[in-house]
Formats: sequence, structure tokens, C-alpha cells
Amino acid sequence: MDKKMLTIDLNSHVLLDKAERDGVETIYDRKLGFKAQCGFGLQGSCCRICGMGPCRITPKTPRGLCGADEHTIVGRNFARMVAGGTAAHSDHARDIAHTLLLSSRDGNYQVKDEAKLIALAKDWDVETEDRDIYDIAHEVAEIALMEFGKPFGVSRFLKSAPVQRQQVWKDANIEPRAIDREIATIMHSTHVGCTADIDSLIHLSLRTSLSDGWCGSMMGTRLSDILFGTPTPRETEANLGVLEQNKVNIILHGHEPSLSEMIVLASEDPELVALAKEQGADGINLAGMCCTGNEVTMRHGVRIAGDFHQQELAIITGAVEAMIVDVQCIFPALARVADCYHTKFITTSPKAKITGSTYIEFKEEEAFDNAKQIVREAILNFKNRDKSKVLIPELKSTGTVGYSVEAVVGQLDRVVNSHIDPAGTVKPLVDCLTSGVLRGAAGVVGCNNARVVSNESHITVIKELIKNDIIVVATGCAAQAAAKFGLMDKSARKYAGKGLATVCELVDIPPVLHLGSCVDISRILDVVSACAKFADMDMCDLPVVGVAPEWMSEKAVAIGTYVVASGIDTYLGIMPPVGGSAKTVQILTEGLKDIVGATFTVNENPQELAATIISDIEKKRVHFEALL
Ligand code: XCC
Repeated sequence: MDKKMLTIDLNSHVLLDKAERDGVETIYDRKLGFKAQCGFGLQGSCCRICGMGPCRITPKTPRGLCGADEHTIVGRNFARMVAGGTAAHSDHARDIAHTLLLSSRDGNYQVKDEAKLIALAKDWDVETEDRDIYDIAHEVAEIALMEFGKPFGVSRFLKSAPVQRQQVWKDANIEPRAIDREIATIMHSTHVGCTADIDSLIHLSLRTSLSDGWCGSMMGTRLSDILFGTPTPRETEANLGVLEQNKVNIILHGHEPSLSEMIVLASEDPELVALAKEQGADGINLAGMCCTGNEVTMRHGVRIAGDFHQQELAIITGAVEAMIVDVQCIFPALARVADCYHTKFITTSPKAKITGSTYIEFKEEEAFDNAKQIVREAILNFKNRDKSKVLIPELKSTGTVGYSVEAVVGQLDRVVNSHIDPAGTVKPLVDCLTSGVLRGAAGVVGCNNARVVSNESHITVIKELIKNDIIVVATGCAAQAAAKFGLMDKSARKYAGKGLATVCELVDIPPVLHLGSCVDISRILDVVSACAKFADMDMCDLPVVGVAPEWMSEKAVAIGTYVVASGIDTYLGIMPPVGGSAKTVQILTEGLKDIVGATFTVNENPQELAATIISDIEKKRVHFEALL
């Protein structure tokens, strides 16, 4: 098979040819090298939790050595994926909380959105009258840090959900307690000799996932907005064509904004800009990948170089002086690819050291100095660029990004009510849904997955949804796919149905809104929650869905689970590794309806997946309209 069949991105095609010529291996070569994937792994029916195993379930060996059946094994594996994902998102939030604790008027980090800090402080009963904003920030940060390990109580963010939803969580006993406790409980309960009951394993998974969505991720987003500013709409460009021939190209890849924000500042430092010119470059060009890319494009319009599957290809352009990474979604393969070019592959976090990289530890206490050191390394590497090895593909798309909840709500409210109110109200949005001008809304999120053609499912599903008047909000690599294919440009309303196109024109928005990184799926929860509260309904009553057409990470499993637990039906374009247990499949795709009012649907054919979503949204509308 031609590896170019594995992605629909035309820039990727150009660079895959170049990789072939340069003798460089990519994910697509490795994909073709794997003739068949392990059937037990795909089904989730291999248990390697204890040292007696691995035990693999077959019709002849229906139980592991301890007697665990397929439901226990699949359920434990699923729960551990949820715990892994929750740990990643939440540990990210923990670092941001520590950064908030370090913030000061003359330090590396300042409070950028005081109003959001005050609002959160009031929510958390922190005294705000006549207090220095940094005293408030530090108290809020300390309370946030307690959310990870407090011995009593439940997540402080739960009360931002509609009361009906809070009751569902209470009734099902899935109100998440401290985040670390939920993760530890899953690791304990899935240890050999503990939970061997599939209902209980799913129950634990729901509660832990909620500690991600309604605590860790929500905290990550709120505190990031407080520290770095709440995003506002701005123009950008996307795809590898954003790299520049005559500039020092620096790719920011990973997840946490504390480092990337500092790199943005450092790249504007006059001394470093002068150094770049001294080295013969026209300047410094930052471009983002994965969720770090989303964070910096949302707040600064930094252009998007590409998504998860393009990280090696970025280096293969031969035009990248430094690939700077922090945590999550970083291919260890980057070290080998960087060796074939002049690119410096710079790791910065003790949580994600990678053999073969240049390690420059980033410490929040010395943030700006560390960032300048890293940018300086990149600049000094410009002279090593081998022009004969450079190929920057031409394609890039324009788009508008930066749709925080405040921006989405404010934009609609401002235009419809012709007054400017930054807080705004969701009434115009709810009106669009109730009148049926918009049939529904879909959050399209998640990764690229080598089990399907890169970007194909994202683009097929998104185009079908907007054609059918379903507004799309996107995060993560799904958002980057949409941006690359021009769907975040305001002109993309030409692909939308009549209702959505009219709203886009009236309100001056694209049909696909960029809501940020994957922790920012909490923004989607916030907007759905606000609409439900306004309509005095539960979140499961609204014609809204979650979709992850090309998900791959454990984080995505945690996300999908908390989205369902929030009452939002979720559609997956990749089958999770649960097929080995009919009971698990039954609970996830049907049984959860009775517990949380929503379920998962899986279809690996993107056209069929989109058709199911559209018809399910119409069914949900009947229920929704009956409640009006
Ligand atoms: Fe990673 Fe967040 Fe997935 Fe992209 S979408 S591959 S998790 S960068 Ni979050």
C-alpha cells in the first residue's frame, strides 16, 4: 500500500515523498510495517495486571489464572485507561495551579484576567473585598491544589452544572471526590484480587472521569485563562505551509501553556530578535502543534503547524531550528528524525524526558530565563540549516480561532441584541436551537489515529454536520484538522446548511469554532451547562453531542467517559478496546442511558457515523421541543 493513502493531508503527501528520499522513517512506515495488530489487545481481553499473566481470554480459556472473566479483564483495562487520561489532564492542571501560586506583580507570571479570578474566588468563598489581587490568586491556587488530595467533600466545580445534572451524579453516587483519590481508587480496585464486577468497574470509571472533566480539566482551563488571558477571536493560519524560508522556525509541541507562553514572550525579546538577524534570519517564526499549538493560537494567534500525525513531518521539512516539547503526545521517534536534520529536539519536563533529545529543564521559577535560553539555542542553530534539505510545502489555510465561552456567548449576544456585554447571555444561542435554525451542536474533538486515514474522519464528519445545520465546536487535533482544511475560515459557511450559514453570516463566525486544547473541553461543558440552565433543563435534554472521530489517547477515553457522564451522547470513530466483553459493550452503548442519560455509539465508517449523529440529533429535538 502507498503510505500516502494513510492521510488526506496534501502537505503530508509532499513530505512523505521527501521522507522517502531522505531515508527517514515516519509513523506511516511503522503502520505499514505492523502487518496485524494483536487481536487480544484490540478486544481488551489480555490481562497483564499481575505477574502470573499475561492471561488471554479465548473460548477454550474463558478465565484468567485468578478466574477473572472477560468482563472483569476488559473492565479493568478500560478503567485504567480512564485513570491514565485523568492523571494526564489533571497533573497538567496541578502545574498551572502551582504557577498561579508563583504569580506576582513583578515575577514571571502575572494575573491577566482579574475578573475571572474574582469570579472563581467568589465561587469558592474566598474573600475578595479590599484584598490585593495576588493574595486572592494565591489563596485560590492553594484551594485548587487541595482539590487533588482533600480528604473530604466532592469537586468544587460540580455546582457549576445544572441542578438536575448534579442530582443525577448524586443519585448514581458518582460525584467525584479529590482527583488523586479517584485515580488511586481505580489503580487499587483494578489490582489483582479487587473489583471483579463490571458494573462496579464502569461506575468507578464514570466517577474518575468526572474528576477530570468537572475538576482537573476545568481547573486547567480556568486557571490558564486567569494567568494567560481568556481567548478572544483572532485570525491565524494552519498547516505546515506556515513555516518560513528565511526565519528561525520554532515548533511548540505538547500541552501546558506555562512554557509556551514564555517562549512567545522570549521570541519577541528585542535582544533575541536582533540575535536572529545577526545570524542571517529575517526574524523568529513560532508555530504550534497539538494542544500547546491550540493554547498559543487561542491566545496569541500563533500559527498552527499541524496535528499529532504531522510532528515528524514538521522536522522533515528541514526548516525547523527547534522542536520544543513539554508533556504528552510527543513521539519518541522525534529524536531519530531530528538526527537526520539540523533540528534541535528540546525536551523540557522531568515528566517527559526522551532519549536522544536535548534536555533543558523548564522551571516556572526561572521561566523567562529558561525560555530565552531555549529560543537562543534555536536561533544559534539557524546557521546549521542545510538549504539543500529544505522543503516547506505550500498549503496553508486561514481561519479565525479564540472562541472561549465568553467569546462565543458575547459574539452572539452582541450581534443579536446589538449591545456590548462581555458577560453576555446564552439566550440567542438557545433561541437558535429552540427555533430549529440550528438543529443542534456537536463538539468534535480528539486526536489522529493510525488505525484510520489521518484527518479523513474529522473532515467527513464535520462537513456532514455543518451541512445539516449542526454547529461544530472543536478542540485538540480535531480543531487543527478543521483549521487545516479551511473549515474555521468564515468563508466556510458555504459548506453549511441554510440555517447555520445564516447564523454565521449574522454573527460573523465560522461554522466550526475553535474552543482550544483538550483540557478546554471544559469550555464545551460550560457552554452546554449554561444553555441547559437557561432553558431549565438537564444537559441530556439538549440536542448536543460529543464526537471523537479519530481518538487515540487515554485522555480521550477519560474525556469520552465524562462527556457521557455529563449527559451528552458521544460518538466514536474508533472502537475502544472493549469488544472482548459483551457486557461492557452493552453497558457503554445502552446501559449508561439509565444511569446518566447518555451513551456511546461507535462506527468506524465516518459517513455512517455522521448520518447516525444527524438522525439522533433530530430524535433528540423531539424530546427537547416537547420540554419547551
Ligand atoms: Fe494529543 Fe492534545 Fe489527542 Fe491531539 S487531541 S493527539 S491527546 S494533542 Ni487532545
